[in-house]
Amino acid sequence: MKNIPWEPRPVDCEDVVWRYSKNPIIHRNEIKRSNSIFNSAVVPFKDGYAGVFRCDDKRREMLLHAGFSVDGVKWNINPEPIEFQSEVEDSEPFEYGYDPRVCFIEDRYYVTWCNGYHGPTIGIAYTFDFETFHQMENIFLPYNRNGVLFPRKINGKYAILSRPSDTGHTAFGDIFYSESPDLIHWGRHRHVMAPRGWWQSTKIGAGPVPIETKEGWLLFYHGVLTSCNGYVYSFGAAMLDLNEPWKVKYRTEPYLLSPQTLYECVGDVPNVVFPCAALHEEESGRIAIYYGCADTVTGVCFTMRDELIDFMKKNSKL
Ligand code: BMA
Repeated sequence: MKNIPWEPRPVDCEDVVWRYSKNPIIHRNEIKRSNSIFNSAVVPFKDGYAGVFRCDDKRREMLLHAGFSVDGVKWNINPEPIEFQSEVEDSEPFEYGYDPRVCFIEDRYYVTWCNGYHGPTIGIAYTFDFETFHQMENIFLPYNRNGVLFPRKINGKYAILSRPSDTGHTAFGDIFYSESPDLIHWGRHRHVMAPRGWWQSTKIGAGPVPIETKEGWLLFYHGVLTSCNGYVYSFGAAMLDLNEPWKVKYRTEPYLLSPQTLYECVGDVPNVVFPCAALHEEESGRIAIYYGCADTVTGVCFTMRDELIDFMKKNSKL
């Protein structure tokens, strides 16, 4: 991957992750029917980028839209939501979809999202072209959120992280690992991480598709604390073992990004940064992280892989 969105760290900034100066890159009403566009996923596609976007409409219905971009910053989002072609026998009508992730595995793009099926669970569909999306069997029973696939098989099996939850705003939540021979039947569940103190004391959930590095799988994940004004969403990073990804090698004790700018603190749900996608340039080590801001708009922030790994080693608490 080359020429991902990028901006050097501002001279007066010493943080390991810094924001794009032109944030938010996607505004709330960029398409006619949307109330907000956030918690969305992008991937390299053809000569540019494609993505699946969480667009809550003016009824406040949560729907997924495909979109395309030449540079990863300026997006054309389809005005109409994705109509999934169901490959599920006896499937029930599509209820709602939110917080998508997109993962290229082998020959196609898989979208996982929080799918309404008698409560939230993890939906999955595949596409080759971001025009037609084939919906498969839900990955888990309700209730579950933040289903994030690994980009290749591990020990001969497909693998996913997820966060079992409830029907409400879930005041708890650990990250688990599960595997599958066929992306339909999932099992051999393993515990990965529990919430742990301060910014990540209430619940945690996997963010973008993990990035494979020499040190392990680099996972950005969100962590939530409960303040007297409600939930506050920040994000940090963990390094998971390459062959046994339920084993955590490093985990940032401080957050990497917390809601601090106006567009992260003011919106439909104040004080939320929620990463769902990351682009990684292998050679330069640049990483661009896409994140939802205050459940309203979409922003991007940047980090350097090796510097981040170094930071993780020095600031880790398991
Ligand atoms: C979670 C999800 C996210 C959202 C967050 C904050 O439960 O619904 O989509 O960003 O809450 O409202």
